[in-house]
Amino acid sequence: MRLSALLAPTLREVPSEAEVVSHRLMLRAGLMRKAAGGIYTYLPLGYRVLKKIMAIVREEMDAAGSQELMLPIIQPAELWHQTGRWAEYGDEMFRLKDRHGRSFCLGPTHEEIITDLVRSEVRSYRQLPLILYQIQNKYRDEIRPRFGVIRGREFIMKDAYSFDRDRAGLDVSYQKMFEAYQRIFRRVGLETRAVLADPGAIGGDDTHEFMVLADTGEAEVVYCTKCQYAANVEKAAARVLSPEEPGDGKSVAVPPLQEISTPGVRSIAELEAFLGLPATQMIKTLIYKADDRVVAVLVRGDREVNELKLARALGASSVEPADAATVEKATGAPVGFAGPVGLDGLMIVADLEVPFIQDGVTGANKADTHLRHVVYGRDYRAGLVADVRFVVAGDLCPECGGTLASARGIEVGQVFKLGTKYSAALGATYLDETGQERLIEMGCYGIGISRTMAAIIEQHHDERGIRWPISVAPYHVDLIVINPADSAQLQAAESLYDNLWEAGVEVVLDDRDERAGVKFNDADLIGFPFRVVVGPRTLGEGKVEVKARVQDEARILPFDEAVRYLQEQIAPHVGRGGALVESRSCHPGI
Ligand code: 9G3
Repeated sequence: MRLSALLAPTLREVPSEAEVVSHRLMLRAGLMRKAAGGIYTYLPLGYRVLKKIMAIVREEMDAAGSQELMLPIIQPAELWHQTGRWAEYGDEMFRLKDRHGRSFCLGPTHEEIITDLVRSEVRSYRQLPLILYQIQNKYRDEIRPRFGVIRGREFIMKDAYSFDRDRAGLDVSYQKMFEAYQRIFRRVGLETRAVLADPGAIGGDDTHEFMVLADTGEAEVVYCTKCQYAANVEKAAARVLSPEEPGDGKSVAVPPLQEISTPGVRSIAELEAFLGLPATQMIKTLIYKADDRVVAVLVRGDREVNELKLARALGASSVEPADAATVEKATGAPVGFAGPVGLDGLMIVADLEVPFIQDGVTGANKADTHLRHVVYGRDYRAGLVADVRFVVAGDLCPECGGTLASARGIEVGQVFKLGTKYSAALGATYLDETGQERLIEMGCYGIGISRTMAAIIEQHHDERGIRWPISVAPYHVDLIVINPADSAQLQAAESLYDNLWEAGVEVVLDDRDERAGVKFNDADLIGFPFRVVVGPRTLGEGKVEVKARVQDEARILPFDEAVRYLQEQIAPHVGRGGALVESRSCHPGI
């Protein structure tokens, strides 16, 4: 391919809306262009990268025993009615009607479609286990598409679905997909961590998210600095530091309850200043609506309520902070003076740390008034004591007690154990050995293909541009002719170009009528793993300059040595060889 012909419009500047480096570089390197909010065109170079990522995904998914098929993008509403999800996803779902007025959606995911297929085509235990997958556009009408393809409204996903006889079978399929994901991300040059996550609305129980740690990530990951424990902050737990057994009112010599006047002192910070006491000694009391119930939630003064954990602890489908009127009605006081003492008739949920607060401060359920010397067990009890707080960096690992750290992450993959949620809703069953009808156990597994491309750039770039891992680079080599008008240079470059392609090295020829500096800058910006220069300085000796994008110094080699060198550098990263070598850096030993 000649750069003079390639549609790869590089840019010096980018629109200010590009907030993250991958979005900026994908625009500047001529990989993609925006067609509409959250909707993109992948230009030739960008599409070559996507095809390489897809090829690696296919190789590993096929090697793991799953079968590729293609499901429809347009999905009939009926199936979503049967699973009850048509209403569950409101404006986020792209909906349309056909000429007969029948409702459809553009597929945001394919649990319904694939379960409907299996319901019709699988009858016997002999047909299980079965893992099916596709690589296909998905549609989700995000309120705020941002970060380029990282949060788009049309994006490319590999989604797989496993079908097993029972839970034990599902565990095997889940493990197979989990390991295939580890191989896929290593082969594309992405450093990922599998973190425990909350299944959320999709249902089921175990789920892991594959996270790329990056400051621009939208997700927050909590991980142990000592062991392998890692979890999405929504799910993360921490060890409770218990001074001793929870307060039972007898064992601690705490003075009796004391009302104190705290005019206008509403927040924890104001209370700390007013009383000169630490937030860790305060019992923050928040009134929540959980489905149709009003509950009081207690966390230590320096903590925040984790609403996903609260909902799970209460078995509620949704929780939200109560409005001021509800707070007044429930506590008899304006917002900012709520406390657990005397809150009769209201369900009280206390975080695991709260019973250990020995000599606490909390609202008195009276305007401008708080209580001191509050002791769990003596002065109040909770109906439910559960983990309902957000973990923060510095807390202790629930597994090993090590210190937890937090980082931002880009979620590039997610694996779920769905159980029978969809097979029950749609009647996908099989006859077992005894002829008994049983529900199929399902799992689902996604990889964001277009998001993976952006995540690779987030992890592989410098101030000059992208640094593609060889396995996914749009081309392996940028062959630059300093002066294409000089026939000796051009002929030498063209014969080297042919020899490289014959050796299995993918090369573009920069034959543009541009200054050398422009060519070098574009080579670095687009991020080809290797740059070869044919110019007057070395042509006389029959040599070329070869430089790796990730190295500073170049080497001068005779033509055929250059071909051999490049072939050796590239071969290990093409095909499954790149997958099976442990902890290979993206550019070994250059
Ligand atoms: C919808 C809309 C948005 C959605 C969903 C449904 C996310 C939805 C969860 C999943 C779970 C897995 C298979 C591949 C891996 C992820 N956003 N999810 O179900 F109707 Cl509008 O998609 N599905």
